[in-house]
Amino acid sequence: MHIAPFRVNFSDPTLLALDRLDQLVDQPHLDIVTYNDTVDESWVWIIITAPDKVPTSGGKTFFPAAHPMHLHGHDFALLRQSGKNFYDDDEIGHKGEGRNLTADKLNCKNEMLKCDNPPRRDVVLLPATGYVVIAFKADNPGTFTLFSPVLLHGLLAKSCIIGVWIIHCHIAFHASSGLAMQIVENKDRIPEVMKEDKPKIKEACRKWNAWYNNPVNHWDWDHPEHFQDDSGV
Ligand SMILES: [Cu+2]
Repeated sequence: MHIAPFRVNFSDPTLLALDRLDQLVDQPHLDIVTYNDTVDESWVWIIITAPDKVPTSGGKTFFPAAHPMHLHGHDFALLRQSGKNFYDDDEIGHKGEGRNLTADKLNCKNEMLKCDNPPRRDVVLLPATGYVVIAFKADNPGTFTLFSPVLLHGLLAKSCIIGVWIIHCHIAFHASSGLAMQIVENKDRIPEVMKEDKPKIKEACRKWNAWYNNPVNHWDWDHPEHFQDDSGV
């Protein structure tokens, strides 16, 4: 999703930065993709691909591995799960055309995509070197009720990333390595939805900042900068 580690800045959650997301576009550690969401509650399709070759740029080494990909905020429809490499798949992908993807094969007329009663999941295994095509209806700018099934992620997560949905590999160190991104949907509707909860969100973040800014609370006394030893996911 981006060749950089995934480090969450809990002191500046996306949910409280919605009006300055545009200013983040130039930051090298972030990839931000924006689609016009004026068609309310339209279906969003996401292709998640796994590399079949080992990129070496930047001195990083990857190895093929399957990834249990998990999306918050929605169940998604699983339209395709394949062990073929997306860019070598002439059924769905663009064999021989590299990454010059157009959407002409990504529609329900393509019988390789299961649009008729597709499996509904919140996790799907992305096969090593393969790909998945998932779809969700962009109808959830976020509520506490809908977020409650993932309380395992803790009160802080509940308070600070609600309404901004994370999609990530559920193997924690893969997420930490960068296999994670956030989805902001119905951005213009979020302020109204969270109007009542915003004071609570701000209060939770204020408490976090007060706690985090006190080095006594850091587990590694000699190296407090190492406090967050994973992504937080
Ligand atoms: Cu993984």
